[in-house]
Amino acid sequence: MHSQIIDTIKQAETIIIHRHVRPDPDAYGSQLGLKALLEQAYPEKRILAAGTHEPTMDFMAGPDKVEDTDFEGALVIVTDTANQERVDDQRYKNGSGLIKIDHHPNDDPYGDITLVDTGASSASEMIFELYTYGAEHAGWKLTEKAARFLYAGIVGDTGRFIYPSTTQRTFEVASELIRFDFDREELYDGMYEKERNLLNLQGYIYQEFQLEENGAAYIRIPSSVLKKFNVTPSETSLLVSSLGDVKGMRAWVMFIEEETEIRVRFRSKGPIINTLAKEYGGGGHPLAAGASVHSWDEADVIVEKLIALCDND
Ligand SMILES: [Mn+2]
Repeated sequence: MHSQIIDTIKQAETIIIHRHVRPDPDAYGSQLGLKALLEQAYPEKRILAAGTHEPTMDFMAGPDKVEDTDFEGALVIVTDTANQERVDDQRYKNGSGLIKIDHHPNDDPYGDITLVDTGASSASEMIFELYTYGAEHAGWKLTEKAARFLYAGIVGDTGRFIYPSTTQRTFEVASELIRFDFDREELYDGMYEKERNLLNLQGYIYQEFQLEENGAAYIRIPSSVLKKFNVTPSETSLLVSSLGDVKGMRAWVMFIEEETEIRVRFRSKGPIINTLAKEYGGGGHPLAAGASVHSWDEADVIVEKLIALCDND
């Protein structure tokens, strides 16, 4: 599979790399890490990173301006994105070839070539494996820039190396990446420093969440609360994992009221919750998933189902 991907890359003159909407460090890390690797290996090719600009990710880098005409004859590579609806910039279909590189369950195996490894900690770790193959067979070289992106992606998706997805291989890859002397502290500040208003909302969440005896927990964040703390719905994604620190916690759900829907974010320390997310048109990993509903009544039903899930686990 790696050789097939590299052969396809070699044949393309323009390569456009996409990632998912609401990007996290792994979306950026895998996308921009691959871009940096390709720029180093193939300076004669045009390598573009697509997607909407996300200001909170400026510490990593920004996307490129991609014109409609750029897609003519281009090879498109999508990283870290399980299903096609979540691809940021739906023009990804307009290329002449499509490759999917991802570590989520392969429910939507789009692309002419699909490289999925659910055992990888992150898409960034998968890009490192591609680089390893490229280094051996196609003269690819790791640069400081690429190493910084891939490292950020791995740190982000492993929750700083604490999630169960972290393997011995993950640490080996990380140890290769930190041979480069990019500023790790600056990177961590970009990833983990939070505005005070967001931390105030985190305090509210810790005050108000409900925890059942069986370890199921939930918190509703209506738009009035978001307004009070001056936090946007998308910023709340930075707070979802915080409930994992609560003793006795097994699986939790956070409801965030947006303009036209209620965003549902699930996390778990054991019970499989992406099945529940899928019931509501969402998806994700077995222990980290999301969906959307349109009423608080639906949210209440989800709470009941989550409690039942924890009962049966
Ligand atoms: Mn990822």
